[in-house]
Amino acid sequence: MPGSGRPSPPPPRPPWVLLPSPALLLLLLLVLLPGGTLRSGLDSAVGSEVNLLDSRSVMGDLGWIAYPKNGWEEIGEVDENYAPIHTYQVCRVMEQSQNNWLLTSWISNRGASRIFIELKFTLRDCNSLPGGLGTCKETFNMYYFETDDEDGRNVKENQYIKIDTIAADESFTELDLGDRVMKLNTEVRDVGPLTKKGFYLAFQDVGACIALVSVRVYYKKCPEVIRNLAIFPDTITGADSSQLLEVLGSCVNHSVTDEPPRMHCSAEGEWLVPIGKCMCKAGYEEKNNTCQACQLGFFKDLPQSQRCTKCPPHSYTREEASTTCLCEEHYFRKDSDPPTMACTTPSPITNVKKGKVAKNSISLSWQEPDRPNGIILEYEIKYFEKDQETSYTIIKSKETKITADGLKPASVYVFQIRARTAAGYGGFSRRFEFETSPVLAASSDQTQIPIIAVSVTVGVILLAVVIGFLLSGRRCGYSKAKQDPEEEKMHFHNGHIKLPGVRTYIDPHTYEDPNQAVHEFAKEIEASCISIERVIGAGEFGEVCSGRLKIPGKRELPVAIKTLKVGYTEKQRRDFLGEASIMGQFDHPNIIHLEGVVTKSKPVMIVTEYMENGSLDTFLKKNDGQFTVIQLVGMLRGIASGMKYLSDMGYVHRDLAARNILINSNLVCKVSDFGLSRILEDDPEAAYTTRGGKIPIRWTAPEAIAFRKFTSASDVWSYGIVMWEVVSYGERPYWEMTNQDVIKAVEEGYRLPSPMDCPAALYQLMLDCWQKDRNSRPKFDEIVCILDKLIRNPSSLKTLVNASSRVSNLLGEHSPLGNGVYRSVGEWLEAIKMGRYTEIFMENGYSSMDAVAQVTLEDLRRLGVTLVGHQKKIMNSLQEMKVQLVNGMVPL
Ligand code: ACK
Repeated sequence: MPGSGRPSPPPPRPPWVLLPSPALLLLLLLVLLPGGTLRSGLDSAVGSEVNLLDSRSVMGDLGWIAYPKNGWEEIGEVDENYAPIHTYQVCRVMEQSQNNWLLTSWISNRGASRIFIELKFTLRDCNSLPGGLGTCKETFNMYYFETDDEDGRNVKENQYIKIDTIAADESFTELDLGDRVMKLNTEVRDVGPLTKKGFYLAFQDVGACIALVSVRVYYKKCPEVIRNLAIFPDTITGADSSQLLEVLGSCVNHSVTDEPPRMHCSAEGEWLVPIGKCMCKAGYEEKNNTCQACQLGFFKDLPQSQRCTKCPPHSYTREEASTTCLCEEHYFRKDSDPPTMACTTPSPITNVKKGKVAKNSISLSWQEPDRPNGIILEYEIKYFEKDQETSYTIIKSKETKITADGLKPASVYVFQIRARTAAGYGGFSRRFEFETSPVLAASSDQTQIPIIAVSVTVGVILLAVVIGFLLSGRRCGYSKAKQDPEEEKMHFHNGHIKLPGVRTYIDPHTYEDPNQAVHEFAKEIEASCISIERVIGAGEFGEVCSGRLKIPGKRELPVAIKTLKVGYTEKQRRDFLGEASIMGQFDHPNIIHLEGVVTKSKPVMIVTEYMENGSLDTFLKKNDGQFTVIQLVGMLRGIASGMKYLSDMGYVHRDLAARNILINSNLVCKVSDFGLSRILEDDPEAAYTTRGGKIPIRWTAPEAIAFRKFTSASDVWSYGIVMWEVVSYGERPYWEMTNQDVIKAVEEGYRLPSPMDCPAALYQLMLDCWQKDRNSRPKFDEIVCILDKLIRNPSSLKTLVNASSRVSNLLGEHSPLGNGVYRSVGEWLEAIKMGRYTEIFMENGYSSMDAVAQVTLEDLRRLGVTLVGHQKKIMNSLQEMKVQLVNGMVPL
């Protein structure tokens, strides 16, 4: 009970305080328990804090020890729920030499090596004490003692380690008591690193007037979270206040990763800096931090794909969690088709026409089916004499015509034709019946003549086949040729064997004197015949100019003139003129034409035909979206034709790219850039590989990058990339992905997605050019043939690549940016906290994700996004989307 020695008078008791108590405490209760609620009990997690002790939530005896007996005393108050309020007070301010200790019971640290102690207390202002100033203190001390068990409490005072002297931010006076204003102090101290299993705390009073209202001891942890589909477990923070603990996450069920994701747990119990992520494996998609199986009728082929996608037309799934959809009966999909492609069936051939009919042969022709499911590889023609179906003949042909010979005169034959694509054979056409001509009065001698003629012809054909085969070293690709004479014939008719007499390219290196090579292949032009008009660009060796060439007796021509800069070395001169030595060997409408060279005077020059529209990539970028599909295919046809010529000549280009194609005013494309050394010094796109070669990575076939296997087949790969550049109007292949990422993605089987609005037949051809197995890629003559067919039959270009597999569409509907799915520009901008620009984007026509995908930095500036940070945020986000799309696209 308060006595005369006690400085504070008892304040009025709140009605819910049932037991008598010292004055000091009662006032505390006013503020401490306004609603009568207490914190949760021991061991509960408060955010990222885990309590080891909370004196206010201990229901029974705290078990703390105070000595001497007249020092700290516990006030036995209870709250309105009769729960004890463990408060200790001491107030021996009038007496000299106070040393009052209060020891807690043993507190386990539960594995934490850094703990926090939160004290709530009130402290009396010494100035407000009448006569107490001499001895009164306004601080107390806090200590700890570490021990593995509970037997350490009786250790000597001097074995305790001081944590700190605790002073009050606010002390109270008599006046405060009168006003019932409580000045409760909260102080937090931390201790670490702890090395034992637990510890005691001790509070030493040296003559203050204190009420220790609560003591809470806790450690901090980063609580278990799921981030980027990885579970990061509860993690106790490190011993050091600035320590970041690296924690490995484990992928949630049905998710996978190449590299385990990591995150850092800060000393404050916050998760920071997530690195890496898990992806729902094929057949599963992300929903609320889990991976859920794709439903029936949906599939997901790759972990990188964001969502399960509806099965494309004519396909289905039998079970949930499908990674691909199965084709319905009689429908097919090529092995190289992406699983997003519809399954199709060839429409049968309907239009079979009879051509020349003789007594022993009938010629037939037909039209390609309207909607073949892929590129037609060949036709199979089955025929037999009417009513003799058990004995029939099969001819395979790549062309849409054949001649069936060896037939009986005046006999009716039945013909059926079917097409084969990579998906297999389509159905046979209906039966067509044609009759051979009758024999007119033939003598036995006369009947011998055709037999001899046929034998001679067959002999000549076979001889040509063998010679051609030996000379060309090329396989025709029909392995059954030897068993089936008809195939051999077809093989011959299809011209797959290079016949003797085709000119081949001669490497100028084989000339001892390079000057001799130049003059063998290039005409010397008098400098006076050339008038230079303007500089149009810069080449590796000097300026490129446009001008006019007037050779006496010939028409004046516009020309491009490449000059060799002054001060060149002998090697530079040789390399410079080397291009002319190569170019001069070619004569083809789709290869840049060499007019001649100037070597006898300076500057040394190479004069070529002038191409008004310059290089193809720049031209397409300038005229984005301006051409019809037929015009684009026409350009591609020209390039393929030029390349066929080069490959027939045995010349491997190695740097086929839209930047190395020139285009004239009639939109005729011509292959250019025939460097002699072929180390591509002049190509800014060429990068050094690990093997030291300089290679334009994005355009180059994997085998050429990996082991320098440059062949016409690797040129075909590059041609596929050129197709992609052309159809996307000069877009940079693989956008801003790094060369290393491109190599990795291509090695892993990913391919560029279809450009926007790309005819399916063209994209199919691109994918064929990007076959990993170089022997499976089409040859340039086949490419020319396919493009010719497309041009002849423009309706075949109407089918565009299935929208769901197009990059732009994916950007719009299934954008894998971050973890989000953005269905609108607004949603996307909001997600990257750039929502303020939504209106500007919409007003300026960037209202779809398709349109947004084309945004450049210049566009952003024009739109008024002037802050560099915002520009970066938007561009990075777009970039990330594009890269993820490449990663997520078209596995072969
Ligand atoms: O894109 P361009 O205008 O087309 O810029 C380059 C530049 O010279 C450096 O190579 C242009 N160029 C090169 N050869 C010719 C040519 N035969 N006709 C027209 N322009 C050419 C090329």
